[in-house]
Amino acid sequence: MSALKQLQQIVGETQVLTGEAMTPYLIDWRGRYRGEALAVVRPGSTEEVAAVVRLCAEHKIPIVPSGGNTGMCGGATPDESGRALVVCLARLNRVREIDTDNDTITVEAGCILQAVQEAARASNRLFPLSLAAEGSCTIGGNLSTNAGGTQVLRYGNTRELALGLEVVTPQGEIWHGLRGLRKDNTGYDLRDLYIGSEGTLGIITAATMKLYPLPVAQRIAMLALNSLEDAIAMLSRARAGFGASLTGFEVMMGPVLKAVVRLYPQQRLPFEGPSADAPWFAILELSDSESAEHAQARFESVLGAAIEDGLVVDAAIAENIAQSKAIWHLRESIPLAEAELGKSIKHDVSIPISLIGQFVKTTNAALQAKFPGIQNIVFGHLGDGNLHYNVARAPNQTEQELLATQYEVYQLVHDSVHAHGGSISAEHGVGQLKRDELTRYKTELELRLMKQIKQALDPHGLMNPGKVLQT
Ligand code: FAD
Ligand code: 2HG
Ligand code: ZN
Repeated sequence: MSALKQLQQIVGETQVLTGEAMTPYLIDWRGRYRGEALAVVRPGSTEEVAAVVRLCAEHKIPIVPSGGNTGMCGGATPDESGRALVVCLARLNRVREIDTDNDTITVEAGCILQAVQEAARASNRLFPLSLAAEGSCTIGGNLSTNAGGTQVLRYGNTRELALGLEVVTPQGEIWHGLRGLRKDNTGYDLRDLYIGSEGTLGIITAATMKLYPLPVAQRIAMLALNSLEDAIAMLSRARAGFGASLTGFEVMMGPVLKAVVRLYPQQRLPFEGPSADAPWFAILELSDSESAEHAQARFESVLGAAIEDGLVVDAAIAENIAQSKAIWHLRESIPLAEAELGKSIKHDVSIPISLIGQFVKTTNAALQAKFPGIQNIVFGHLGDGNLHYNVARAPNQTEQELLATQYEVYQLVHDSVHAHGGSISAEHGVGQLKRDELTRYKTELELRLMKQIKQALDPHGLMNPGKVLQT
């Protein structure tokens, strides 16, 4: 019997897609990568995933796991050989358990992030992972890329929110590691090995994640600033003034927000006059566990002093939930606006916060010297030292001309990141986008250890080949 027929027997005929039906799984959301596949299979349970993987192991069929296909690095897109099977986890979408005494939620890998947040909220708890793709990305994809988002400075990235995993190994065995323990020092941490491995070591089928108390009150403001250095100084003040109540500190270039409101006229900047033309903006979020009055008093004292000292040019404080949402919506619209404006070259980098100002200045100057007129699109999670240092075409350049320079641009920016002690992937992972760049910055020892881990867990190299590491 053919492998396709056997797949149909495992998951049911309608859950094996071929031909045109595969198209959405063969191209990444930015349209940067396109591949081919033997088929797309949509198992409905962990046991079905395991049976599919055992079949693949038997026939030496490569596997590409796929969640919501919102990843930034082409990790869920198969190569052009047409040999791989795309295994989509979307049907594994049940919330298995909420344990409010243990403050944990156990969910299947295909659960949409927003559904996990909503399930937590329905139990009067917070699941704090938050990013603009939350309406379509899956928790399995978040774990596999160790996604960050806008609350990392308070709650950590996905790795720090995960307590236990259920994983199907490349041999098709099921590792039942769904432990809700905050302490477990029983040898090598398999959980942390799978998190951030981008589907190259196994398929995550479920996870036990941490929950937190819902904040009693929140205050959110957009700040107009004269410089990135002022944003960094403001971040220090906010940290000192709010401590663990500081749950968000985002930064963005003025022209980037201007582009958002130009493109989406239903959105508006919360400033008028000269403040609307500020070169930089920041979003500040305070989550208080006492009361709205307490939150307001703390917010006013820190912000008031910053305005008085000239560190902040202007502050638009949200008066209600709708205004808070509108401020966050402006920020979250940046990636989609950027995509609508044309193809850009993305760098998701982290730098020690103290060196970010210098990094941006020297990298901007070096880029302009080599590619005159090239445009910066800089924004990101300043509270985590994570910038999206993206680059768009110069006015006299076509998109193709920009993309023709992309490897030179990557190298210039990434060399600068490296020289500033940073990382060339802060939160999006490696996928196929940064696979070759990785070899320029990891030491020989680091690469060798990574390859040995891959070899030990996936000796036939069937799990997401060509991603993260060269195969
Ligand atoms: P996919 O794109 O389907 O897959 C991503 C990788 O994980 C692939 O390598 C895939 O093979 C693997 N994978 C998927 N599911 C599994 C599984 N169950 N087991 C094993 N491997 C698996 N990221 C951030 O970190 N911070 C942000 O703020 C952020 N904002 C974003 C905003 C927008 C508008 C968009 C489109 C993306 C954003 N991202 C952000 C990118 C981010 O990586 C993804 O949104 C998300 O984490 C990926 O989830 P997904 O389900 O779409 O995974
Ligand atoms: C964000 O922070 C995402 O909005 C996407 O990580 C970043 O589009 C990007 O470069
Ligand atoms: Zn981001």
